[in-house]
Amino acid sequence: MATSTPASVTTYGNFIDGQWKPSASGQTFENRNPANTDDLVGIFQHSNRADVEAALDAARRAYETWRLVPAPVRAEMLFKVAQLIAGRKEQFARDMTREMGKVLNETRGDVQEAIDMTFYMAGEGRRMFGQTVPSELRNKFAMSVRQPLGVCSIITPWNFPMAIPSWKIVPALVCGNTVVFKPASQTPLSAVNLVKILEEAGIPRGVVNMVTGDGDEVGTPLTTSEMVRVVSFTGSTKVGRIVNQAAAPTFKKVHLEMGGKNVIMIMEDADLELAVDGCLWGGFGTTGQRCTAASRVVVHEKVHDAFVEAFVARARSLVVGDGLDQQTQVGPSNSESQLRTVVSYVDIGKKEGATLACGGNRLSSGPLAKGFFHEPTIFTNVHPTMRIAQEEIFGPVVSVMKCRSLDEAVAIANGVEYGLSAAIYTQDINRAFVAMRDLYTGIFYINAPTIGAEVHLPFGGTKNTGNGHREAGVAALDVFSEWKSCYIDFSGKLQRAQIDVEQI
Ligand code: UN1
Repeated sequence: MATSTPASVTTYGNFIDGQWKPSASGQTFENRNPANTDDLVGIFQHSNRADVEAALDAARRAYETWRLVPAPVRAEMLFKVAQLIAGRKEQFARDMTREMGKVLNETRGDVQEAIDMTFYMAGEGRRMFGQTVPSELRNKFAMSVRQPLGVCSIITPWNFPMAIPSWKIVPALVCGNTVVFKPASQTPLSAVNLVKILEEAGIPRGVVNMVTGDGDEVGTPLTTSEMVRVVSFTGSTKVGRIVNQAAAPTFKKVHLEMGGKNVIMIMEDADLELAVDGCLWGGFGTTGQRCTAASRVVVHEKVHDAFVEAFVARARSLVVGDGLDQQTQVGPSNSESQLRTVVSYVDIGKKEGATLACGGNRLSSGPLAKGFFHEPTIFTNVHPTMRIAQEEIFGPVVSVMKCRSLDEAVAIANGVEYGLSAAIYTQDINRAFVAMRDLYTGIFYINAPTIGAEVHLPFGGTKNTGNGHREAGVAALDVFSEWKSCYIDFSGKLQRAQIDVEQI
């Protein structure tokens, strides 16, 4: 877009070895508000390999001293980070809504999630439990301790611009690693806000580095460099596969958090009003742009019509607009290409023969003319094999399917390539537990929607959603540390395990 840059617009640097500096490329990119593309949020560095190399080198050098700082001391700095973010929550939330669109209450939640994660992980600085076990030999002590791995590449998406970076950076730091952080190009301001706080809290130079730019120039060296020991990536399954392959030859530890096609199952005994509330929030909250979004609803045939009537009426009444307006309930799609994806899936759904029960159009009149807005959209009469019931859309589109039993609901629910989050609405505790056991997902809810994970439990998914790792909770420590088993023999003589077995 060839527009002139107003003098009031700030140009932000990369953060490398404790310094804010321009990219060696001499190039920059614009960050614009998806609710109004006339609004230029800031100018950011279009970085190249040389920047990434410099950042990795700084992280590698800083690791040698940071790993030796006692974990409780590292944690002290992180407690300070959490307090500093809390003090600036409102400003950070406003910046975030402006750069990525979701409504202010939700961006406040995003910042809060970063605060929660940072406090929680800072607490790990005084735990980080290992195991002590008895030895099979006399006068011998056995235990395991967590050790850091080294330099971590942190690659994050735009939908949770402060929460997700905190899920990765903070546990990496408390474990004693150093990081190079590549935020999504749609949300670099929230990344700058977070990194400035880390700087202000006194995290030593080189321990946290940030390089903005695109996947080819910045992402590729972050996944291939010999200097990197861990890659933690959240994004699409397609890019996750590329990351995994790129990191394989150097045997990096790779943590992947990818797509979802999450489901809410509604049984005939469900509290329907509660279920409608859940589907609205799960399906259209964050404009459907959560990995955990409830983009599928499977309803028992006995309550199907009543549910659809209420769900459609409520979806039609949702107020779409600029997330900074108090009355807005659904913000814009994050970008033009994201909106195009939504529009194309609406078209696919119609062609596949599903019934468009409400929505289905881009909104571009009046104040919405300069943004990427779309009506909340519901398809009914969806068959489980249709593309709109199988593929991640990442927009305000929900597919409703009918079932005749819990067994059928579970089969439909499990019948996708992803396995992040699932939910059931029922009053029957037996059925709730059966569903909880049989849904092959990483997250499960009873009488609540598929979104809303809390930071102190593991977050992640099965099948093509993940590669077996989890972030958040103590599980995050497993990504950013590895075990060392230590044996201390204080017998003063050679004792051979498995051979010098004591007979009684
Ligand atoms: C995501 O969509 O990638 O559970 C993260 C939730 C939020 C996090 C979502 N706490 O919906």
